[in-house]
Formats: sequence, structure tokens, C-alpha cells
Amino acid sequence: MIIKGVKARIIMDSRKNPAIEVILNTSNGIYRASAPSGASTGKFEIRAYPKAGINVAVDYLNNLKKFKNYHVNDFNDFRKIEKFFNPSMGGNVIIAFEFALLKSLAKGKIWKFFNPRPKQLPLPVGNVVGGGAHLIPKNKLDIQEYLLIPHTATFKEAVKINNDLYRLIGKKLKTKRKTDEGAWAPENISDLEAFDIIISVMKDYSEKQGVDVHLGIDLASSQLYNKRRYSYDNFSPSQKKKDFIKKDQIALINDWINRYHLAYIEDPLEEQDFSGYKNLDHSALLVGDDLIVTDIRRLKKSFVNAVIIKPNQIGSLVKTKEIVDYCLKKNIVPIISHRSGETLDATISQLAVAWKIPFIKCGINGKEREAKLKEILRIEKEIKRD
Ligand code: 2PG
Ligand code: MG
Repeated sequence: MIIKGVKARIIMDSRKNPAIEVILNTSNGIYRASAPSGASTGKFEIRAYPKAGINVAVDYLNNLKKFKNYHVNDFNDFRKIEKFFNPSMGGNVIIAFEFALLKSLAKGKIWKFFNPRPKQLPLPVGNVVGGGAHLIPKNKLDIQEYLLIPHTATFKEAVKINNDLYRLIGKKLKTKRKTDEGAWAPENISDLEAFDIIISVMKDYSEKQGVDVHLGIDLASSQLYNKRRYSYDNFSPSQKKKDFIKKDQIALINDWINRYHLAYIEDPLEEQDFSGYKNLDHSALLVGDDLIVTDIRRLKKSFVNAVIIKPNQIGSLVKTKEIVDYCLKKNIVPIISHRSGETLDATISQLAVAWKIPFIKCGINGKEREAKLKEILRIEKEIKRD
């Protein structure tokens, strides 16, 4: 395939913040892609855009001469291509470019390019209720996301379950407000009350429908951590403010895993605490997001059994694939994830199928989230037809 021209422009993301879109003109056709951005970003993530602002990155891409009539044969060429980019332009420039390049190379079907006969599709991890850094002005929840994880034979069934539960839980919470990721943002309930409400609706629904749905949370605990303490503002009705030192935070998480049958807990400890995970209950997925930032070197010194995969945390699709392959080899569960500020780009859905990633973390509601779910539904249909 030959790249004929590179163009970049600004589009608006789901938070109405500017994002970069890259448009590639190639011998395989014209393909476009964009990269998302986070609000609860990890301290060790690479920066998304240049210090001088997103416009500098757009100009940089529009003036890139290197790729005029440049030949790309396969994914191995991406290693060399990444070296052409000035790292000070930020991770989103490279990721938007590489997403568009991979789409061009694969003629729009990235999943088929890597995995022509998928045996299994990912399952969705759906954000149903939340708060924390994903809501301005804030509500009272300290827990950033409560997550639904249906275990079903098809993606279609899983999406239906998450939609049903989203509706039922919304009704019960009597709230109209939503977080950046489209999750319900109740105003006046505490962290523990939210657990009780969600679990009671899940239980009722699962029994009636005969389905298997697991519960998870993203605690994004670096956001709660200050001066060696995890501080909760609205823990329970009787104990609003609670402070936990490391040892007590570990005991709390182990208690929650047991009490609420949590199958998944993301960033239960702050982003520099590698050793604390040794004392957590590994019967749940202990998921590193801000702790790992999609960096294989951080993963290798951690004790997590699952990891969030966000290509723009590391700013390299080559390194993203490396960490996914490493996880699959070492029985660590990779979970590809959206960001809180999203675009309509659905490359992560394609990558989930392409690289045999077992879970995709995504919202349930909102057009940017639905775009990712619909992409996998389309792939599921196409596989069935084959
Ligand atoms: C997270 C993500 C996505 P953000 O913390 O896992 O849910 O949030 O994109 O704001 O980092
Ligand atoms: Mg997270």
C-alpha cells in the first residue's frame, strides 16, 4: 500500500473538547481515525498533545512530508514509522495516525487482517453508575465507575443485558444526570448505597432472565489518595467521611470483593503502589490502569492479574500489541478500554477482535460508546454469515 497524503483537522470529542482526526489518502482508499483523551489520567501516561496545544500537532501532521508516496506492507513497518514522529507532539498524534494507517492497510477490517477466523469475541465491561473525576460539578460518589460484566455466549446478548440493566438501574436511582461516559450519576447516595441498589437490581434481573452478570468497579484510587491516605467523602449513610491508610485500604478492598462478589476491581491502590497488590484477593480481576499505563515494563514489576489497554497512554501501537501479546502468554487478562473523552472512532473494537482481547471496557449509553459496541455487533454478524 502507498500513502499518498496525510491531512489532520480538529473535531470535537464527547466532552466538546478538541481532538485530532487524521485523514489518510492511500492506494487502498481514504481512511480517517481519531484518538480519545482521559480526565482521570495516570501520572505516568505520556502526554496526549504538545505543551503548546493541539493546533501545533495539527500543523505538524499537515506539514509531514516524509509519508508522501511512502510504502507500507504490514504491521512490522509500524515500528520504523513510529520513529519518524517527534515525541514532543504527544501520544494522540501517533495513535490517530496509526489507527488511520491500520484501517487503510486492512481496508477497514483490522480484525480480519490479524484474525481472519475469530473463535471468540470480547465481552463488554459496561459503565453503569459513576462519579469522581468523570463529572463536573461532582456528585457524592467516590467510586468513579460501577461496571457490569455479563457472561454470555454472544456479544449481542451481552449488549442487551447491559442495556436492560442500565435502564432498570436508572429507574431505581431516579436520576437524569450522567457522567462523561454516559453512566448514571445519582446526586445523593453514598458509595455503599450504590453497591446495594445496583446489586439488588442485578440479582432480580439475573434470576428472572436466567443470566450471569458480574459486578466490577473502577476505583481510580489515585484520585482519592493524598498524604498517604485514601479519603472517602461519602462512604455510607452513617459514616460519610472515611480515611484509610494503606493496610486498611487493602482490607477494605478484600472485604468488598467478598461482600459484593466483585469480579473486577480497577486501580484499587494508588498508581505507585506495586507491592500492595500482593495482599489483595486474586480471586477477582485486579486491574491496573493508572498503575500500568499500558507500559510492559510497569506490568512486569506488578502483581496485577489484569490490565487496562489504552493505546494513547503509551503512544505506540507497536508497544500496545506487545503488552497484549505478553498478557495472553502470561495469563494476565487484557481489557481494551475507551477514554472518558471519546470520539466516534471504533478502532479499539476492531483491535479487541484482531488481537484476541477478551474484554472491551466501554460505556453503555451515548453515541461515542454505542459506536464501539455496534462495531463488534457488526463483526459478530459478519462472522456468523461466513
Ligand atoms: C479510566 C478511564 C476510562 P479516563 O479511568 O479507566 O473509564 O477514564 O479516560 O478519564 O482516564
Ligand atoms: Mg481506570
